[in-house]
Amino acid sequence: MTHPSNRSFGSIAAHVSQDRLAQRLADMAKIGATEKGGVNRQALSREDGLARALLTSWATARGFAVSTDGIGNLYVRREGSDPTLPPVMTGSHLDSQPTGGRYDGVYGVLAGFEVLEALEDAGAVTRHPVEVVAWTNEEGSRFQPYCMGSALFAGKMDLEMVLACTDAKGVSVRDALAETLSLAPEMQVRDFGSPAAAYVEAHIEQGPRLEAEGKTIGVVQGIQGSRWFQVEVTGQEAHAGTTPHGARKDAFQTALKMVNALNDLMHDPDDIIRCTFGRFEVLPGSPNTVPGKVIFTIDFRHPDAELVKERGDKVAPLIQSLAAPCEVVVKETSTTAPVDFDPAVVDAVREAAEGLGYANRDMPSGANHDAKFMAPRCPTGMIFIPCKDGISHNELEYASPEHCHAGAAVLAETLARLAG
Ligand code: HGY
Ligand code: MN
Ligand code: MN
Repeated sequence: MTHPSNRSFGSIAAHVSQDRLAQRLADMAKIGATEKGGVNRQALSREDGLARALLTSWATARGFAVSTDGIGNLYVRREGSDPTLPPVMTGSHLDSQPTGGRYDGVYGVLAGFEVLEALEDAGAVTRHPVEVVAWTNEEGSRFQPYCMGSALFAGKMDLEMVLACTDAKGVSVRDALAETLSLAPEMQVRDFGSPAAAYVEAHIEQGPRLEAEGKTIGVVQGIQGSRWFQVEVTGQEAHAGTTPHGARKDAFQTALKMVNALNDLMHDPDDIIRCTFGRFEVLPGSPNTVPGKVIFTIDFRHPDAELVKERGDKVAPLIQSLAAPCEVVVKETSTTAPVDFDPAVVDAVREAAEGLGYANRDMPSGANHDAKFMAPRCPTGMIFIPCKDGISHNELEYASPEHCHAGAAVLAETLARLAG
């Protein structure tokens, strides 16, 4: 990592354009646009492919190099003066929740792209190359686990395992990926695990703190731990009118007992534990058939590694103990420990915010990000900007052009400093 060069502070941020960034966000939001003003651009969908193709066209128009890898991560590279040096990286994700917003993920990709354009417009020469990445499947909504792109880059997942994952309709990552890649021009394919000098990700806070405190920039310290489970309860379909309750193997009633017991297990008077049952499918879903199968998910999070381990380890045994008279399969689909970001990068973000005169505060991230997988690989940090009412994973998600600009300006100064 390179120390502050002799360039005058703020010289790159001066070339960050609020209007150009706002326009690119608006153009990207057209892809997968929903009625309520959000986006449905799920991982490796046609919309995801079109978004990657649009970014690729913008990158080639500016003379940046584009490349991909075995899971479809999209890398946009601006060369440095010393090509032997590893790139300083930034980026986030283009995929969204089914009822997602116009900023989650895509803001970090386009803020990073705006920095490349600002460097280009400033005629700046950085020693390290600078790269923006659009990571594949950060959300983990259509395909679990989440962060497949950054995890494979970081050597934390097996490619064959990932390619075999299927969505709720049985479509594999392998097949969906082939379709997605076909929507963008052919490009050079790189191996996973190429070295990185540093990684800084810009993202909306997805919470209310910055807005409530009137702060513009979040200097992110780290990300809490998280464990995801998928539970499949199998009972026996039966006639709702004739089957006595004593003879039923009702998958819904069994799943209900499990959820009530999990709520007790995860009860936290301090309201720090997060436990969410986001998907709950009752099959066959007919009013007069006793449910024979229930599939539900658990998203459990906490900032303390010990508690994540101790409490998370109780989930499967508790569910198994309540299975009778049904059968149950519990699959842990993802386990990620809390991460702390690199103090030097955290300081660089804070100094850039201070230098540009933005009110800022140190804070943790409750949400997962690709930065979680980059943190063990290279000095990593994140920059948050406020989002309206703290709303995210919701079509009403909103960040103002001024805040989007501020985050990109801080990102520009931080990356310019790290890239020398
Ligand atoms: O779930 C998360 O924390 C991220 O926003 N996908
Ligand atoms: Mn995100
Ligand atoms: Mn998200």
